[in-house]
Amino acid sequence: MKLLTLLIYIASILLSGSALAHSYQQGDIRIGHIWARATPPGATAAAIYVPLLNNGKETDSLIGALSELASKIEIHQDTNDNGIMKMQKLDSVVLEPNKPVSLRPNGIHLMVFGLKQQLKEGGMFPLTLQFEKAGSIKVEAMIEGVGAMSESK
Ligand SMILES: [Cu+2]
Repeated sequence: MKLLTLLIYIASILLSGSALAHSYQQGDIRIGHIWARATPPGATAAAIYVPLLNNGKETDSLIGALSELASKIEIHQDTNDNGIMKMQKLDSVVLEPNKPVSLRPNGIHLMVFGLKQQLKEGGMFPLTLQFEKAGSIKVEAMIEGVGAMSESK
């Protein structure tokens, strides 16, 4: 039992190490572990989640995203309208200096439409994030399990 606990502990450290290594920095924008859930065969839509931080002194904004593997990507926000979950399209996500913003399940996400290939657990999904000031940043979203609720830690 103790050995098992130790093994799980070691595995969690190794996993967190790889998640921490998966980040991007360009200009003042830091992009943390960006991820998506695996999709069932034939699905054409998916959501992508990403922690964002603006290290600069001026406000920047995430204004869009695109990928060669999708027909379009929109910025969406989940809203609870009297118990009915709806998705609303946003034009941008404002990134104030030193104020982390996390695109996560049940909040703001990148909505992928016209997915050209299935997202398989363990794989990567390449996309470009577009910022008002920092410009375009190429990243790869890590594909996690179908039921994943947060970045692997
Ligand atoms: Cu959506």
